[in-house]
Amino acid sequence: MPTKIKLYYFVIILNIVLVIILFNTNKKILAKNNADPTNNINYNTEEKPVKKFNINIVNWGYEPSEINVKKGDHVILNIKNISENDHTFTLDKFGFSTVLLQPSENKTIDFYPDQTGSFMFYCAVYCGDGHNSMNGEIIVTN
Ligand SMILES: [Cu+2]
Repeated sequence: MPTKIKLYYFVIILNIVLVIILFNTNKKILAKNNADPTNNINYNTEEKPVKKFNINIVNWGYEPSEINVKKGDHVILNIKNISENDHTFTLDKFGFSTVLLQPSENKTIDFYPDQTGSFMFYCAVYCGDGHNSMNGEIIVTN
């Protein structure tokens, strides 16, 4: 192969390699710029302590009926209805209200309490003689 043609191929291959390197570098810079805000959000979310509770709904009450958390915690409630009646888990705070659970049904809710105090949760559907005693409280402290 004549030297000129060899040189021609060498320059073409060199250009292809350079284009690939530049393209990948650019992609990494773009990825870094795009990822920064998301990474910060994820980092902050992971910073918040997760408090998980399993709550059983029985006739007629919640077990446990008192939940203690700190303001800003990531609170996860696994609620299971182990009774033979329909009940709700109703909390008029923190962005959700009523979760209806049929017998044997379980649902998970999560929230970030943003204020301190004692917040009552209760059953919002008439479920029998003990309906009025169906309540508990979430106590949020600093
Ligand atoms: Cu009820």
